[in-house]
Amino acid sequence: MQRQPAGLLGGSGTGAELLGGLHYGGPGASTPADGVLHALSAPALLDSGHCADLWTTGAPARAGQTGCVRWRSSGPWLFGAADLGAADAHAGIEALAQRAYADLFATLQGHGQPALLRLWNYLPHITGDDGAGMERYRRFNIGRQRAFLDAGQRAFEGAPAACALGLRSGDGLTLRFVAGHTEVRAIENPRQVPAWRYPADYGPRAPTFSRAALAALGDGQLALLVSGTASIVGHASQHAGDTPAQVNETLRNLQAVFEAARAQCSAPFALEDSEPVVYLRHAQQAQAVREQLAQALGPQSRFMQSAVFLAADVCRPELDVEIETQACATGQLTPSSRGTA
Ligand code: 3EB
Repeated sequence: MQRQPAGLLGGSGTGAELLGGLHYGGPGASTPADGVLHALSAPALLDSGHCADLWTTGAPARAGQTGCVRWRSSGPWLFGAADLGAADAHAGIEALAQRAYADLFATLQGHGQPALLRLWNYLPHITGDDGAGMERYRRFNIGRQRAFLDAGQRAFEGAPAACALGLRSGDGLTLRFVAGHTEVRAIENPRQVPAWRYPADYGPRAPTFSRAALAALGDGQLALLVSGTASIVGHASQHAGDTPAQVNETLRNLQAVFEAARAQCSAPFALEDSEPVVYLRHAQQAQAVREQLAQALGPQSRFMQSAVFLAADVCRPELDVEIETQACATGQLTPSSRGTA
């Protein structure tokens, strides 16, 4: 997996097959390789637009559609996308989530049940009311968890890494996922209650994700895919109204996830060497947040050199920032004490 300017696509000559990816292009950007790269309609802040996270493999890819999920598969890997729009939105976000995830799991079944590594969830008005007195994110969580349980997928311990953000455009649900026939290990953060164990104060059904996933990529490489991470300790939001303090708390959480991941493998994963996406509720804070991150992680770090800043709404109204990040390194998973894979 690599992040590179979208303009370089197709001209690299590496012989690698493009499986899929997310294109961060800002409004109006064209999608460079149709059907392969899926543009995210979140405004890119600062100079972070027009690049993409690419998932490439060595084997030829094949493409198809299962229900609302468009997918490409190559060797052990599967990348999928679902974009449910206005025509589907009348069903409500709970039904949308259930349908999109049911199609996602049907896609996995059609490919011999590869393990889910990472999911991206985007929905508009994430903290808005659903019209029946419940927050849309809570509704989304009901439909998502039900689809996991219906498909016999792990909705609690061992759930995939994920993020869930509110976009300011569109009216449906946007899903992206990566799965693979490989060993995937879920990582939790000792500073935080597992999200799948959040108490009912945050909704009748808990969110379905782990704090990170470690996955074997082959050739002795491991990927660390860190879920959206925010200023939450235990299960409680911290520093409402103080964005710089939220950034610092988020960095402490990210460091704790990296430490937990290093304990599960031999790869020397380091936060400052990872490639983040920084989601900000207030676009005008982008420059200040970038300076704060540069101060903490070094202006020349891979983290700062590759950082993508996007405008989006975190799923709790009091939180202003969420950071996800990913890294690749040489190493192996340590043998699992629980015998889970
Ligand atoms: C949190 O820690 C912040 O619902 O898939 C982060 C990552 C968050 C993923 C999701 C939500 C999700 O609860 C929000």
